[in-house]
Amino acid sequence: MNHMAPSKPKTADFIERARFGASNYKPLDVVLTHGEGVHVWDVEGRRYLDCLSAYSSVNQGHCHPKILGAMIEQASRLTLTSRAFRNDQLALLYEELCTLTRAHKVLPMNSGAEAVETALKLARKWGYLVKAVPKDRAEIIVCENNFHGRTIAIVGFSSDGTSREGFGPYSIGFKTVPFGDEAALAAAIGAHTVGFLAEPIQGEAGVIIPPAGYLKKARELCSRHNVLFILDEIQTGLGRTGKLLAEEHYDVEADITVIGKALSGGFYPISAVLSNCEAMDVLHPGEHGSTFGGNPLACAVARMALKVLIEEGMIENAAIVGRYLKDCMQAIASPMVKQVRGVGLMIAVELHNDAGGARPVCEKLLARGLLAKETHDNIIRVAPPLILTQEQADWIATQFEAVL
Ligand code: IF1
Repeated sequence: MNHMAPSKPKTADFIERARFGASNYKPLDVVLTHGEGVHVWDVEGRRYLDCLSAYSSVNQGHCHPKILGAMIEQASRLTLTSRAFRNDQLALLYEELCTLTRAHKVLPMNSGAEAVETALKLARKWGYLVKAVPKDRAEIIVCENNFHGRTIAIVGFSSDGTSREGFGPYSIGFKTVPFGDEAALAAAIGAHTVGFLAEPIQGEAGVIIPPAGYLKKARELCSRHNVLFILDEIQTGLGRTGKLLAEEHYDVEADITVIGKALSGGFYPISAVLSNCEAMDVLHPGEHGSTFGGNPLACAVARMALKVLIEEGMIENAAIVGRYLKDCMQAIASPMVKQVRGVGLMIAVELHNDAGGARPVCEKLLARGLLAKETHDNIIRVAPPLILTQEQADWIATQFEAVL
């Protein structure tokens, strides 16, 4: 007689064993084990369409075969050298990133928050060395409702209580202005202002699109007052909005641009600071670094992640299918929906305050095979991989229509 295979641990077992982990997240009760393209599968064998894409990291789709190939090939050859020596991948990544983005110089880091910290350090140092701001007086202007990561300095200038409270004392030298308000920015700029940091479209805040002309005006103000214009494109960059960088929608060019997330297609933590020469050249040997930053494995993965993003037309697809999906979502007639907004495949569905909250909607979507995550109490983000087809967009809209 055949033996029954011992039953594999299932969802409840995994959740139960998560008691050994820190409680800094409240994930939906789905345990994922496999991914391919826009889909992921849970330990019960159920398939889902992923509308979060690991917070816009998996723009190229889950387990893209070419990125996987590059990763395996590089991992079997050389993974880490430290920056004490050179490796044969880093310079190629520099060159390819600069050609793509028209940046002059690149500084590789690992996480998004680290890259933002790096940009802040660059701005301060540039302020002292180039703008001649008196010692320790440099000021950086940031936006209300920003999200730039979780380090002590970054949460210190967050306006989100949950991210910020309890982690003081906070770093000084930051000033907050409302996002989208050019007059407030103009008023905040002073003699010691070295940088203005913003997300082109605010992500965590709920896909907040700036008023027409705002970023162009901000760019002008920064140029006029000799202030570095720093854009955090960690979430908006690398095709998410239907352009390589979201700044292209607004016809501006930042002095410093920070990218991360999809730079590896979700395979590996890698981020980068892209800059013009004047700002980047203030850093000299020993003044900044990272053990893993610029390692050959990260670079090989990033090079292929960029290559497939471009060569497989993912950015154009995000623009076309993104517009189509937004139209479909906007056509949903539901009294629960306050607004559907978005650019490319960075879309948000905002519910009315009395609609019962976004979390129950996400749970119902989960039961229908669609993974989405709420942000704040009443906003659902829709950010699938950029390889989404029109048929899959139709399917997403159908699920939302059924639930809403
Ligand atoms: C978490 C949100 C997304 C970012 C921008 C820097 C970073 C992020 C514009 C830091 C990170 C993440 C991190 C994740 C939740 C998440 C997020 F919900 F908070 F808004 F993506 F939508 N700049 N965003 O969006 O990059 O250090 O994490 O690599 O729970 O912290 P990181």
